[in-house]
Amino acid sequence: MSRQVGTVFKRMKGFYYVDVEGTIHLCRIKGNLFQKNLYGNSVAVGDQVEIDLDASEDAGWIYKILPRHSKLSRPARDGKVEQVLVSNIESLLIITSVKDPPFRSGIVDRFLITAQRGGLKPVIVLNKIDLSDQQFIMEITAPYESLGYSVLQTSAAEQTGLDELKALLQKKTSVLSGHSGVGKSSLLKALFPNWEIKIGSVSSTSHKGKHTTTISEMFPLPGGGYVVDTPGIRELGLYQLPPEELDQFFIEFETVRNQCKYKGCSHRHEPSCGIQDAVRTGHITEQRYHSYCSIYESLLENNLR
Ligand SMILES: Nc1nc2c(ncn2[C@@H]2O[C@H](COP(=O)(O)OP(=O)(O)OP(=O)(O)O)[C@@H](O)[C@H]2O)c(=O)[nH]1
Ligand SMILES: [Mg+2]
Ligand SMILES: [Zn+2]
Repeated sequence: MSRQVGTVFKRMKGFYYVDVEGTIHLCRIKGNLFQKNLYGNSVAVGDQVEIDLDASEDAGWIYKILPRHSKLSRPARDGKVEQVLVSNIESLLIITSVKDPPFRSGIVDRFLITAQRGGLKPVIVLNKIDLSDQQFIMEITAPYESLGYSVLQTSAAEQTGLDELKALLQKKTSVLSGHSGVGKSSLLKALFPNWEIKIGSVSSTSHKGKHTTTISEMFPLPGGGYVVDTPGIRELGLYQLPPEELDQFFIEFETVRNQCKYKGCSHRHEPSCGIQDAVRTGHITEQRYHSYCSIYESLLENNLR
């Protein structure tokens, strides 16, 4: 047996594909190392792992995960454990579409929080701009740009914004995440036509994607770096975030957060609240404030369970 360190780039049917300096080993998890994490992915794509190789050297066992320096994660099905979707990435590309499926700011706000908590640099990508006019696109992008977030407009169908997207990916490790059908796989396929990537369709009645990509997979980029395509997510919970800490993750709250009269103000119905005042004067948008309140409510519900 020989021991080696490699990177998990795919997980399928209980097997983890581990890359050790260009050689691929099919590995399983040793014993009951991760027994407590029943619903979470104990080993995630992007993880650096120590493996034991069989005599054949094709297959092996994962017996240790090296410390992660960043992660994209959410609560697992039972809400009690963390499910790490992808680890050790620098950049999170939050893929959205103007239409089919419709743009939802709520999920973007949840991704921005998740990025900050996981140590990832977020970039918002607005895809399918061929399906709308500039006025509508501006209404979506302007609020985020004015907060200092990078927003990239793309169309995989008309090959718009692809050079900028390629430049963003270069020499870094990035993950594309978002609802099903927004065009994550289409964008990668448009950039790298010879990659083996399946593209789905969007239901003409529900305007939702059909969950075409079913596993996360990491691809090496031609000029160095990696990119991970992921399955579309239905919702993005925030793992163990106490509601009273939520206001720290809305950057525009920063300057007015200390102007509330009451200590521990939830900024929802208390009088003399700096945040609610800032909404009234237009310094905080109704959209973001609404998002804050709705996430706050969902965090309260989580805590009651
Ligand atoms: N009009 C238009 N359609 C697009 C664009 N990008 C993707 N699509 C279409 O959107 C549908 C879904 O694309 P996918 O790339 O499979 O979406 P995905 O985000 O990978 O979806 P999942 O794998 O299910 O999470 C396909 O029919 C694509 O042809 C675009 O820029 N414009
Ligand atoms: Mg896909
Ligand atoms: Zn307040």
